[in-house]
Amino acid sequence: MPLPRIPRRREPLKDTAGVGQKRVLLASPRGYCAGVDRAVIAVEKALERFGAPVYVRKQIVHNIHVVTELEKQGAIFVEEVDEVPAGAHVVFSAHGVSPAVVNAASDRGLRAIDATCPLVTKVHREAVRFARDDYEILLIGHVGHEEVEGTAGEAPDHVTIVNSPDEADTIEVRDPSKVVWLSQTTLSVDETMETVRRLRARFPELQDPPSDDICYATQNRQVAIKKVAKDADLVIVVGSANSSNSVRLVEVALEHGAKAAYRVDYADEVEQAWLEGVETVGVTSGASVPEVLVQQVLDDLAAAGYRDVEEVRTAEEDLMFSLPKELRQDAAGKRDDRALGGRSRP
Ligand code: 0CG
Ligand code: SF4
Repeated sequence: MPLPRIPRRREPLKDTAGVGQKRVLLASPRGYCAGVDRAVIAVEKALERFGAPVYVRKQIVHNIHVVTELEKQGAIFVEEVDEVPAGAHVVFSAHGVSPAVVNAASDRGLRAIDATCPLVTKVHREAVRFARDDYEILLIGHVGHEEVEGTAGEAPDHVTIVNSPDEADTIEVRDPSKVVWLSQTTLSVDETMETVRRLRARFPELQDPPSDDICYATQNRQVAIKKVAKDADLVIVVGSANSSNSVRLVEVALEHGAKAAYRVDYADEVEQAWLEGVETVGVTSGASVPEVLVQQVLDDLAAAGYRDVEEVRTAEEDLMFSLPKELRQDAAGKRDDRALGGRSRP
């Protein structure tokens, strides 16, 4: 999709005199993960295939720029499926939906395209399986986040949400010998492990998930920013306020040595005052952030004298997901197995 230059809202950043060796440490991996790439392309493909408008339940990914650009192409974002005209196409966002939402869409005769990330679907399956075996599921995650609502909705009678490490100290369970913890995919790894430690102190028989629920992209971006943060006077995270994984990057940076860390949606939110006395700026972005937005931050930093950019790479990513099954056939009925994801697109 075309991602034009964002109009400026403030004066260009100035080169502050008196600061020594100015440089940028650019975290890698950063930006688009495989699930986001797939979800965004699914909306674009649906528009191409079925024509505008295509409805999308909730933000397809938690990034204001992505949503705005897709709106320009004819996507209409709604909160619930009852806002979608009967018979229309509706895309479910990358964060997943509960069975109740799937049923509501089908009852309205909507043609659903499921862009749920396969790594979220994996957690849904775990929830279904443990509920079937009559476990109580302690779902570590943020109350109100769409992904948590979707996963909890798979087994509402078996799921208790643990919203913070402190809640682990007070939560009550029916049978401490039959409890398992699962989690949202985009949490802080360290904070989640602290929550698990506190849960296990109270429920020693607590079972672990069969595999990591916090996804590879969330983990990799946190490892990279930790390495950058220890040498950074300032860390800038590009990402939206409702993007869990982006907000976690600010927290992780501060916990790992960054003297200051801020989140911005757009380059023009970077304030001149943040650069006062700053030699090293760390830069990263959340899993829902197009690379063009990072490049604009780098351009502005260069104008302020931070021209020396060093990439700090802690992992290679090459995971790709195929399109949602509803989009895998092209208009002529031929199978379209285009593999997607894992790379930040311009
Ligand atoms: O990090 P969360 O789960 O809030 O989502 P975002 O859309 O920012 O990125 C990953 C996905 C989907
Ligand atoms: Fe999937 Fe992880 Fe990306 Fe979420 S952040 S869409 S779980 S790969």
